[in-house]
Amino acid sequence: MNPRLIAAGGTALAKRAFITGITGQDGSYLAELLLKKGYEVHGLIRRASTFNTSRVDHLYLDPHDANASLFLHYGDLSDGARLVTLMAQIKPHEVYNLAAQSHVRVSFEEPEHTGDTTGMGSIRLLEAVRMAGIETRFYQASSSEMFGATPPPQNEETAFYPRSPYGAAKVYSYWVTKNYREAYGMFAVNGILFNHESPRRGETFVTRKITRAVAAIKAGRQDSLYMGNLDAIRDWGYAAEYVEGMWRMLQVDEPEDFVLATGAGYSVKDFLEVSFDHVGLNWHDYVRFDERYLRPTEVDALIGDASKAHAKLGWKATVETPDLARIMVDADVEALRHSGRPWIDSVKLVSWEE
Ligand code: NDP
Ligand code: GDR
Repeated sequence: MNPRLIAAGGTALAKRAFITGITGQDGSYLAELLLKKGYEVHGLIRRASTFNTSRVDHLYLDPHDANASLFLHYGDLSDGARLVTLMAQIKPHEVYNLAAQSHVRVSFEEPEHTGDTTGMGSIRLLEAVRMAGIETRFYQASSSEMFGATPPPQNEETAFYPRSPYGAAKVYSYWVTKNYREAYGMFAVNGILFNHESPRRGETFVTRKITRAVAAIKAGRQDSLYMGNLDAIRDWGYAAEYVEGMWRMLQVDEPEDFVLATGAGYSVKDFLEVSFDHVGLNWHDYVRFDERYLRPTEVDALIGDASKAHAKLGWKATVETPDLARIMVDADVEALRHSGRPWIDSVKLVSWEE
């Protein structure tokens, strides 16, 4: 599990990793982990009219700095030629494909874009690896959403029954990853990850939406919180622990697919209760229903069985959902305390979100 390689002259060379989705929640934790392990990390970022690197800014050094080991490259999963160029130039030892249109509700509004990014994006990257002719280990960010309507507990043997364009696109990516493993002998694996959250979670996913609202309500800056289906059950773990599992999947001898999960299910109501309780409030006083947060087809319950990861990778989630909720509330209370008016405005602006 040593990330350094020995070159012909005996010099230690850093292993190179390439991460798509480095600006997202998981990408930022994974970059942090790999840098700590001594990797040279390369990340794919999308060109935007505003800066979109806030989650990795704390890791970034000017490339002219001799200590720089994080390098960012413009590109997009919709641009296959660019991916080939990057693979050929960087020649990474490990590729982590974390980029995706990752919001399930949004995938009903942008199904074609979701298919193009979350589905086709994966085969573009796999093809780029193949066309560049490099030897690398490939991680695909597969999802418990692939199980969809199949009841829990779900593990590596559970049948897929996706319930959204997002889930269906992830099933496609799962199978092409497996196919490239079988067809070309590539070390390509699927990490089938159940929901994992953190203070860096995107603001429109249910956990972060709740914890941000709790902080704003407690501070007297928001009166109510509009939500959809409160009965959905999820297995919410802590993202910082899950990226360690991703890395371990690429360090074993044989490429295999693994589920990562805590093994415990909680409802959205449970998450509301713990989060509001933590600041001494009763969620019933603030939460309102808005049908636009419902999905045309819902995934009722996801609870993972990660015993294979425990047995073969020595990986186990240690942060349970109630503790995670409290970590996230504390972080949002703190963030609010340290920011001024612009943040208040952004709280108001979230009303359009999913
Ligand atoms: P985020 O939504 O936080 O991050 C998504 C990343 O993908 C961002 O860096 C985003 O860039 C990038 N991206 C989106 N579209 C493109 C594109 N066309 N080309 C290049 N980059 C793109 O997701 P998470 O970090 O939460 O999740 C990481 C991966 O794991 C995703 O694939 C997700 O579907 C999957 N997953 C997540 C789970 C979870 O609970 N978090 C569970 C199971 C799977 P930008 O910042 O510019 O928008
Ligand atoms: P999910 O996450 O769909 O599981 O996908 P999300 O947090 O969006 O929803 C979880 C559950 O909460 C219900 N819900 C609401 N959801 C949102 N976003 N907003 C609301 O107001 C709301 N009210 C109730 C939802 O209906 C759902 O049942 C996440 C993503 O990270 C995917 O990329 C990943 O693959 C899966 O987790 C595993």
